[in-house]
Amino acid sequence: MENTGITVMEHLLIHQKENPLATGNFTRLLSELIFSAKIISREVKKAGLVDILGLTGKINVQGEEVRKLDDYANRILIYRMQHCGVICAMASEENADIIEVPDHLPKGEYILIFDPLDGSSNIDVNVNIGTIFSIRKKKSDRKYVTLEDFLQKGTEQIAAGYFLYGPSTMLVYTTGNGVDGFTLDPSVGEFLLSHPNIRIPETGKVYSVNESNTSYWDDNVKETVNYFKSPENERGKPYTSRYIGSLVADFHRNLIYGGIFMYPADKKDPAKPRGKLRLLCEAAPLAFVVEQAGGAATDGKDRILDLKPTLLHERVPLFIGSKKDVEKATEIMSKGC
Ligand code: AHM
Ligand code: MG
Repeated sequence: MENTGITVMEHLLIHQKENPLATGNFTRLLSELIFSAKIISREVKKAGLVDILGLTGKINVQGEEVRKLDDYANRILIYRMQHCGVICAMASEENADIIEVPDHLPKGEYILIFDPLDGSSNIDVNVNIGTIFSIRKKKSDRKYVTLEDFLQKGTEQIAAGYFLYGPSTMLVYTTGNGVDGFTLDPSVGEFLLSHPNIRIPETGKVYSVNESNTSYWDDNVKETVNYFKSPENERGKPYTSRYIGSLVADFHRNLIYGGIFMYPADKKDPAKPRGKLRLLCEAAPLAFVVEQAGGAATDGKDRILDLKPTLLHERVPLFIGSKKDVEKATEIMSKGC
């Protein structure tokens, strides 16, 4: 018989059996998340065909315009995950506050944090976008979740990963035991294991940064970026520049080929002195993935996974990718401290 590959559900169940204490609740959570992503993927794929492109006219908590697909993905995730019975609360990049599971629905101990559609400025031009997720457990034994339950270090994550809506739809995730990638076979509607045990090359050939921000950078940021462009770097030739503007897509390329993604702090907006990307729903989940694949992630000084958030929507500078490249960037960045 033809080898049709292992499905993500088979993969999950095999790992569930390896843990005698497993209740099946995590598998339930992930299975609902996967179903939600399939619905989002379906809508993304027909985005050019229906009146779903463009802006909703609303402004989100980050002060950004909300695109229709952003809003759709957010609503699907909130609705479906609220009904899955194993989570108690969520936080979304698009919502100012914690989203609790209403009392009339069954609840569990898990907390889900997500960016429903990362890279949304690319939606209208048919460029890869994605959903980033982080799964944690409620810390307190109080009946209701509090902000403290969300403000955990990245090291407390139970699982994290992303769905990438590109030429094919992929799921890449970790539960702290390596990183696996699955590709959606649209003919059967299943994610199949396509990239087992992903390892990021120790050094890459690519640097990804929005260089239009150069004039707003401190000197140590300029020096860091110049290192990767210089023929006198340790590689002996300049790295290639690649910048999509979708974190999840830039991250995924560098995860497979090796390289470094940087979104340093800049002085463009004095109200956002800590960079653009969000610690809880972007940096921490991708840091968990990259470390599990053998890479690294820092804020230019400290390990992302060790940062303790103080706000739900805290922003953080991000240097993430191949271990040696991130170490080099962190070394140069730290000189100015
Ligand atoms: P989003 O989650 O609202 O899409 O914003 C985050 C995105 C990242 O995907 C991407 O890396 C970054 O913003 C691009 O920002 P810039 O346009 O400033 O380069
Ligand atoms: Mg995002």
